[in-house]
Amino acid sequence: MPKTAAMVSEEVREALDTKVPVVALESTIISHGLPRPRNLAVATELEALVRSGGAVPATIAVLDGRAHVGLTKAELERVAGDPEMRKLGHRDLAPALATGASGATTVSATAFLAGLAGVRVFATGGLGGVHRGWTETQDESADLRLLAQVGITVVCAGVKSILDVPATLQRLETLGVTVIGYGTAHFPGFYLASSGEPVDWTVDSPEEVVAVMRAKDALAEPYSSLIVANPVPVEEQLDPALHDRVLARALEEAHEQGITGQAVTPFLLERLMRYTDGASLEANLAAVRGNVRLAARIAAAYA
Ligand code: PSU
Ligand code: MN
Repeated sequence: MPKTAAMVSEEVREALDTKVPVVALESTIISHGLPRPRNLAVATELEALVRSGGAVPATIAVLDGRAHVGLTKAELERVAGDPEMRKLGHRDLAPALATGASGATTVSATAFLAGLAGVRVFATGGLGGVHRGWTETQDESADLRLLAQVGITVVCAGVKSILDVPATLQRLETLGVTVIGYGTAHFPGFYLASSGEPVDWTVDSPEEVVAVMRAKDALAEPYSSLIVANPVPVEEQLDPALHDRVLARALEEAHEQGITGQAVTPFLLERLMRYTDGASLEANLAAVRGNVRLAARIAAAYA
């Protein structure tokens, strides 16, 4: 990628050059999805999990108008600690670079930058998607379209359960994004092990995921992503009844307060945390940890 636009850290560059597995991590979950100061501990823990899986972490963010693929400890501290960090989707990258802005990257911006740098595997919590009430607001995350345009393997616990999951799955089908369940015939529900929606394909090991990646490569299909939908373990999921109750309340509040655009997702995640006394946060973290561990195994099997 052009040196003026992005900096790949020395460690990540060397890993890519010598075929050491690399796992990309997004930064919006750190800056906008998790409460401070716990977010820094989590960001550090996630990088350590990648390392213990034998891979190199590449957390991605924009700092002072430069896209970074792989952050130093000080840079990670800044992303976690600075409340002024913006939330940057793919379309925000150009103005951020042009104006010297700093921001955390969402799935769309992270997948794009990871793809440019040559990183093939990416782990996150839950993807963005089609919001409930889409017919009124037309709110669909840019994550979906971007995943149709870059060739990356994203390990996630499905899409956030605050969304319209069946509509999101329909959009992924239309966009040609491959979806496979990991050890499950159902699409995960982010905080919940299952969304109740079926998936068409199931795999049970990192090697099987890699076989699908190689088949995509062989089909010369690098510009559409593979979603590996990995459920949170049932023992660590949020109580489904509690989930449904607090989500209804949070959605109502978002509507009443006129929350729109980029603010919707962080608002709902924060309300859920509050109304579950932090239980949603623990389920979210359990899902992310599982995804990061699995991503490291997939990256290792692919490298
Ligand atoms: N997963 C989480 N927490 C988050 C997100 C994902 O566990 O905060 C972020 C991702 O960065 C995702 C974004 O791309 O939420 C979606 O935001 P929007 O709906 O505005 O596109
Ligand atoms: Mn949106």
